[in-house]
Amino acid sequence: MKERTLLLLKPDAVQRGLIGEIVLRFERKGFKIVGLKMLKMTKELAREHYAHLVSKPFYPDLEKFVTENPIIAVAIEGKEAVEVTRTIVGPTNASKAPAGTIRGDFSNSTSRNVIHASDSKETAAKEIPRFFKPHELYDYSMNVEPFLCASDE
Ligand code: IDP
Ligand code: MG
Repeated sequence: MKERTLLLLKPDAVQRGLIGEIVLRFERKGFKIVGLKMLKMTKELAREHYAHLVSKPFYPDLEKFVTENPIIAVAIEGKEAVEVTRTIVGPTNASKAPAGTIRGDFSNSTSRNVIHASDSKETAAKEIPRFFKPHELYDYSMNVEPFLCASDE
């Protein structure tokens, strides 16, 4: 199986109407979407997902931000998915994120930075089942041939 990783379109992305724009960037790169859903993070889920930040002074604000409104969880599959998605997403501090990255193009905030992407293969292996049950992930082939084959017309 190809490498898989987890993306979360954070509440600011959903509320700003950026779902399609953001998902498009991963499809355009050639990644396959193998799971996709809207949900609201509970405080328990936020504390588990951001366990490495719970002791930080900004954590209460982060928890409020990610739990008050819905998010979109996306599981994607493709070659070097973890590394390539982190490149497409850009660095945590969106003010410093280069133009062309999602954070660079859509945010200038360190906390409201539009999107989460797993930071390693090990993290992805823990984060995908945190947001998707096994039956919510799909194996399928991309059907690109009809668009390349004029004889189908
Ligand atoms: P990442 O999202 O680039 O992997 P992490 O360090 O894992 O960065 O932080 C998770 C999330 O916590 C960030 O995306 C951001 O929303 C929030 N965050 C991280 N550092 C800060 C900070 O210094 N101030 C406010 N929010 C922060
Ligand atoms: Mg992180």
